[in-house]
Amino acid sequence: MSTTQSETVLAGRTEIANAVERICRTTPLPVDLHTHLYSARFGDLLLWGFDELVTYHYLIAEVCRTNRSVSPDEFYAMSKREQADHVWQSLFIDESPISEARRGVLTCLQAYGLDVESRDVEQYREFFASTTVEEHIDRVFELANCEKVVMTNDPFDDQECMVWLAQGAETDERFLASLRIDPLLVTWHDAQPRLAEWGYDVSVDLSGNTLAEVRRFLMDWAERIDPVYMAASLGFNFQYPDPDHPSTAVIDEAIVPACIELGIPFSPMLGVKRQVNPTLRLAGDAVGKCDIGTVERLCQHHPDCDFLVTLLSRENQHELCVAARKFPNLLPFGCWWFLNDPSIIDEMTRERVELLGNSFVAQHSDCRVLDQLVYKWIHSRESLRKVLTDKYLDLAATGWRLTAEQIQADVRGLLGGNFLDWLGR
Ligand code: FIX
Ligand code: ZN
Repeated sequence: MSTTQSETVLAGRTEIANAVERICRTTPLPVDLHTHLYSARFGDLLLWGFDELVTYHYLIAEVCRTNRSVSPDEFYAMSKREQADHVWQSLFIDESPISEARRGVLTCLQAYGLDVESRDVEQYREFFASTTVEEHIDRVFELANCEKVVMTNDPFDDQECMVWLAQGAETDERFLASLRIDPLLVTWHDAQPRLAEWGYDVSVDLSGNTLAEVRRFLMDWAERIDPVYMAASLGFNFQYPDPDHPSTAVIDEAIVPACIELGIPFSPMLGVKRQVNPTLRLAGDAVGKCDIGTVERLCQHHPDCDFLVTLLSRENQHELCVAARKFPNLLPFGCWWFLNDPSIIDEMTRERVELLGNSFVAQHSDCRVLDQLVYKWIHSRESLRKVLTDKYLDLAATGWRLTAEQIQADVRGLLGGNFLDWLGR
């Protein structure tokens, strides 16, 4: 793309660094590709406020190891407020809150203009008590400079399902839907009776019309919620194809054909080691290195389907970049869960830029609490700034002329615009 008279040519290291900082910090976030947030109409499925922030499952794992005087069972027996007070005392007052999840809470409070130095929990609670969820959604999206988030929508969740059936499609344009279908691939034996109960002619042995009916189930839900992708969180040991498991036929005969017909990607999220410590409940999952061959074979067997992939293990990240170089229908995204830490985000983003240029999406938040949209993106924008400053200075050293407009376009893409362009939206 040649420079034109109207563009701002950047000359010198300082001007480049300042432009990258301004652009990374101020470019609107086109879409946060993976969250567990919900629009206001989903009621208490949308978590927000001080007590929810402080009892995020990342912090539950931390408090259970930091303060062993309270067992996980004793912790979960507490009220939400008691849990929050216990976490605050153990992880913020009794020791410096230097972990990423703890720092995030304080970044949030600071962004709201609250007095972090006061450590006045009641003041923080009063702030949230003084607002409504609708006002707070507006406030959070503005502070995060975020245009849209993708929800994780689960047709097997009874409470969420009732909202969709009663109220139809989402009306708050800031909230895009995704169709989350783990049970079809991970617990088919439990999913099959529920699909049968909903009127789909499915058998546990996949006989008869089963696979066509699973595809019909997916199409029915796609019509209901208009998802931008279908997703499933899969174990670190998930295999494709797997002749001994129903998941392969469900992918080949139902999920992939439905995604192709709908023009949306399938998003396998691989690497979870479920419930290594069940006493921690939602906080009890760990990580395992997956077989990148599973991703390669999905992309190879289904060249007409797009795959939006995030892997949980740090050890899989370089392989994922190489796989993406081989398959144009593979779009890596985000620094998922245990990877969402500055040191690892830095490593992942550098290798992605070096191997893929712009053709990836740098981050997703995985927010479970609305307020996290503020801190997770403040932190991630800073990580992106550091990487891109180095990369654009390296580029400028070749004599290549840089413009602010080009960097702006690059950053919007890395913040999620690349997905929307890839999707054709
Ligand atoms: O499967 C997922 O969507 C994971 O992100 C969650 O299960 C996980 O608990 C999480 O929220 C990680 O950040
Ligand atoms: Zn998630």
